[in-house]
Amino acid sequence: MKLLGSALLLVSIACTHQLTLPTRCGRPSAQRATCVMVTTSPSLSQTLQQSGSQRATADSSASESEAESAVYFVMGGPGSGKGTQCAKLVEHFGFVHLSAGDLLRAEVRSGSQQGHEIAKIIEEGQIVSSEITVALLRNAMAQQQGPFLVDGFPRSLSNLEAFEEVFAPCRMMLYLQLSEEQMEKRLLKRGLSSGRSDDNSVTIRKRFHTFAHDSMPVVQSMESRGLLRSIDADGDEEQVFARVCDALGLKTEAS
Ligand code: UP5
Ligand code: MG
Repeated sequence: MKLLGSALLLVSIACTHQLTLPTRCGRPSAQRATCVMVTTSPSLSQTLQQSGSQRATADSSASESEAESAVYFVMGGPGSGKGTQCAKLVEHFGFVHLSAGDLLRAEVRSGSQQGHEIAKIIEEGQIVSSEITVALLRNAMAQQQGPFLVDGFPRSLSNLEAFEEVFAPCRMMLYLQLSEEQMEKRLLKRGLSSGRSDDNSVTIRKRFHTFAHDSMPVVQSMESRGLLRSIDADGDEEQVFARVCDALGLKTEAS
């Protein structure tokens, strides 16, 4: 099967919360965290393969449970390609993709009072309160088995703090780096058909400002902690995906 044959996932995790990576990313790998640190260390690979083989034993239930709860954060400016690259990771490796923006838009569509508030915030390119977004993420994660790709979050230091209070210290963020000029081009093109209330030039400017002002400090914080995996998101989708896989220590059948 494609998912079983396609991936070699080299991952280490170190949070105390019991969260993990699963078998369907190719060779199984035991995890323990809300977030993961990816590495290309061969010795770690061996360790993970060993832990994978242990899944057939009586001790396997704990590592399987951990695998199903692992979380990877995917960050980048508006239109940098987070959703596109997450979809490719899902296709090749079987992750569960959770876009914080999609969850918020679903809440808007529900017509709830909270949804009305969220709609206004999104149209202004601002950030929804951490409590709301973390609650939506928790609910979504409770209904599915991971490993999870959480896209577009944490978007502020407050988001990061709220997440780490609920789960555990973050261990890794994948960051897609792209110029505002390129991001704007992509967003305006998508805006021709997306129907998204924020895909217009006025809101795009506001989103860029919010990203630079509120989200970049999170990226910098991850970098200062040594937890950032940054890639150049310019180029076509396949070129970028190859860089994503490299950064995550993943191999597809083609590579
Ligand atoms: N595209 C993608 N890759 C391409 C490539 N390599 N070459 C050429 N084109 C490429 O891609 C954007 C467009 O570019 C698409 O048309 C795609 O085909 C093309 P996409 O993959 O959708 O990029 P992405 O980074 O996901 O862009 P998105 O617009 O979703 O990013 P945002 O971060 O702005 O949006 P998000 O949905 O995460 O958030 C929206 C709003 O919700 C935020 O502004 C905020 O108000 C709110 N929000 C919160 O308040 N809190 C949160 O935690 C999350 C969101
Ligand atoms: Mg997106």
